[in-house]
Amino acid sequence: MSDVNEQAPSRPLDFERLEEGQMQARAKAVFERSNKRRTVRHFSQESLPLDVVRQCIHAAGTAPSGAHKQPWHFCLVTDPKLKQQIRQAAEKEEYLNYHGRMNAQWMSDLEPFGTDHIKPHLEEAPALIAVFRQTWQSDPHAPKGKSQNYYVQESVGIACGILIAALHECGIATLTHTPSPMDFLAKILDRPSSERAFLLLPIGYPKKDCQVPDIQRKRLEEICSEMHP
Ligand code: IYR
Repeated sequence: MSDVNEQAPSRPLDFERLEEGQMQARAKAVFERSNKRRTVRHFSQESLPLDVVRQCIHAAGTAPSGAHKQPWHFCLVTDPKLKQQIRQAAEKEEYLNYHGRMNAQWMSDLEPFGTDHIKPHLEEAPALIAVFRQTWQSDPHAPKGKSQNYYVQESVGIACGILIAALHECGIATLTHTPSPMDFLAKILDRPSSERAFLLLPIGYPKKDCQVPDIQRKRLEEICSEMHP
């Protein structure tokens, strides 16, 4: 009948086996590069080479996903009118968060970051990437014309990790912003009812003399335990 249940044809894996010395060098380099990434809250208004950003989004789309459903969509927004609408809607929700929806412990955990409901970066950053998760997809072969997606949160979370790492690798700073609730994004960006906003990522170059909180990352021993024979 349909080909949806058939096994996909296979082909040889393209895999580069590295020398151990090379592995060590890459491991050191990847940690050092990753450890330089900082969440940036103050962006220069300078525009970005969008072809670089598009490539990073393309890289994000290489993430593994449940049953290879690739349940993500990325909206790249540079239109100042849309950025303004997004800022206004996000600030409205964040005002409620900072004035009662977040509990006292949460508010005190956020204190070191100096965040509040005012979000100028949503307009100042030259671009926003709104990431959507697809709860289902239309598929003429599937019952009721809808195919299910699996492990959507995990899949889209991994894609966002790749996106942030790719942008960082290309010299673009990001702010992982999770205005909550963020249903306004699907409305403003005219996304279908199958999609829910997952993350809003202002991106750009840091503002000159940009400051970041002086925080420490956990040591390897704190985040990893090992079980060997
Ligand atoms: N969503 C709010 C609050 C906030 C929550 C976390 I968790 C942060 O790491 C930072 C902020 C906001 O974006 O302001």
